[in-house]
Amino acid sequence: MKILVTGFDPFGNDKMNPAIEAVKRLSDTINGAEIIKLEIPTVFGKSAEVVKEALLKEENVDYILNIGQAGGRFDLTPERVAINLDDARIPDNEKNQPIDVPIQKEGAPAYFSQHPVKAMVTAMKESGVPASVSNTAGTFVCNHIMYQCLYLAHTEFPNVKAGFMHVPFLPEQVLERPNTASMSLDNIVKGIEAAIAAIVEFDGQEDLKVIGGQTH
Ligand code: PCA
Repeated sequence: MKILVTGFDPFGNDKMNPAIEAVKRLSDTINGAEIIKLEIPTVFGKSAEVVKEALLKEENVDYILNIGQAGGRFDLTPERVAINLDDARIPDNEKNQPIDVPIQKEGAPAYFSQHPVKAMVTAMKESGVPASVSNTAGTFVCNHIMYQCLYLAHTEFPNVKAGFMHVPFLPEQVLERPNTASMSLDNIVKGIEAAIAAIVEFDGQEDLKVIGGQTH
């Protein structure tokens, strides 16, 4: 099995992004699966082109897992759904700032993750790392790449299953951000590796039916 794991480069006022820092440190093999690591730009459109190129170059990718930073969250959060809309609160790394623009004119209004998000959360918690299912990836480049990868999986690459996970700030990023959650790089890496092991384990099976919803 081959899993393409992407991490975004730093954006906004941050000099680092825990997503790419963690992706660089992942083991090359997890639960028997080959891990392909890819840095992608925090740029609408271009990020998806880079992923598509990698899918064409790396034959037989089974899963794509995109990783992005969600500053302020305290745990690792596989995303359940991506919506067909860009609505940027800040410019991306090439100064694009789309407001209320559909990502794919012919695409579905939303796509659900194709990953076993409940099993991933369970595995991460069992490894000692806080995790929960998130029901919104926002409307910036992370939602964009999740939607674009799911669109590719539903159109040109039917053998690929796509999904996304947000990770918290690193401790170095919150030194001047009082009362803001962070997580060590070691724990982020441990959690992502546990989540990937669950993806491999649940390949071809239904996700776990365990409580993981939210009341609001
Ligand atoms: N996080 C941003 C984009 C890049 C990243 O790592 C987001 O959540 O949209």
